[in-house]
Amino acid sequence: MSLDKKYLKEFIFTTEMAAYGAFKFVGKGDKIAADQGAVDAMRKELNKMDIDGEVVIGEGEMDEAPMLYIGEKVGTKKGQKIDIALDPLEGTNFAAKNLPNALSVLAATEKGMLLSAPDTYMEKIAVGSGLPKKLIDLDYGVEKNIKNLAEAKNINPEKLNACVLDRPRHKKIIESLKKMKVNINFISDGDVYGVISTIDDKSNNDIYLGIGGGPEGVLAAAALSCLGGQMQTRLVLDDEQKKRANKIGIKDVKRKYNIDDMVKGDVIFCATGITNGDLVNGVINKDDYFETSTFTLHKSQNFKKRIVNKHYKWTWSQFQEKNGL
Ligand code: VTB
Repeated sequence: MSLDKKYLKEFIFTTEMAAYGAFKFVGKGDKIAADQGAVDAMRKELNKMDIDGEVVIGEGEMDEAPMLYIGEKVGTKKGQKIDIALDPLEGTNFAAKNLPNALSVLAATEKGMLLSAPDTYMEKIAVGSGLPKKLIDLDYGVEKNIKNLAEAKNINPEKLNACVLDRPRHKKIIESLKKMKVNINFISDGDVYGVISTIDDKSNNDIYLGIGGGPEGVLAAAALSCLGGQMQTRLVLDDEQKKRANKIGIKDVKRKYNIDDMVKGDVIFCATGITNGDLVNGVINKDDYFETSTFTLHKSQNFKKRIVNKHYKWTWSQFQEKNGL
């Protein structure tokens, strides 16, 4: 079974509306408001869809009572059973400060096909496609991973570009990369695209390394499962988080996940730009309409496209009235 083609358009619309919901708060210095704007719009659209949907990766756990929490049911219950991973506003700082790369992201699979990752940190390593299998491994350490990648690409490590979140916790990784003269492309936030960049034509990144959010890791894995590429992850959990992970069915807390362990079967992936970014442009807002750009994937359909849509703000009768027609 695969995901019905008709859902693609509707999921795209969902991230488009979420992007516009956040866009209204771009540059206002309020990341909570921007996030809420995206969440409200995404939730509204998801609930209109004829799906029997469940949020598997969402805005938080139920006891924190956010909207679009893990386990929240969405849709009219009339259609296919679908699991959804979402990040209505990936890069809250980007949106609040009007910096590039704020995205609204969603991935959908059939029921039971997505890893329900807790809202904790996750070690991640990813490379692009067309490389020997099992080239990278979190247990190899930076040196061996870089050496393997350089050999596979038949270039010197100093020709490689690594993407790393700029965080003090990455001191060791950064030192090792510097020692090997690898070029480092630091990002301040937004590691969903950080991972995807290893396989994106518009980026020079050869490898992504470091610790970021678990939910963001599964979202990126969903995209890579459509695009090719390799990724490995491992949850980073303290004792309390281990208990929570156990509760949501994760028995082996030290397990290394490859893409197929995180995302199985058919996938729809949509990422709409809020601010202009490397993956897609941000929302363009005009008096009568706004324009959105969405990076879209549907695995079973071999579908990969950047889709630009115009959304008119007026109904035809409002338009007639406004223009005295
Ligand atoms: C990343 C990144 C997010 O959080 O997962 C990162 O993708 C990890 O958390 O955009 P810290 O900020 O605590 O390091 C974000 O930067 C923000 O949610």
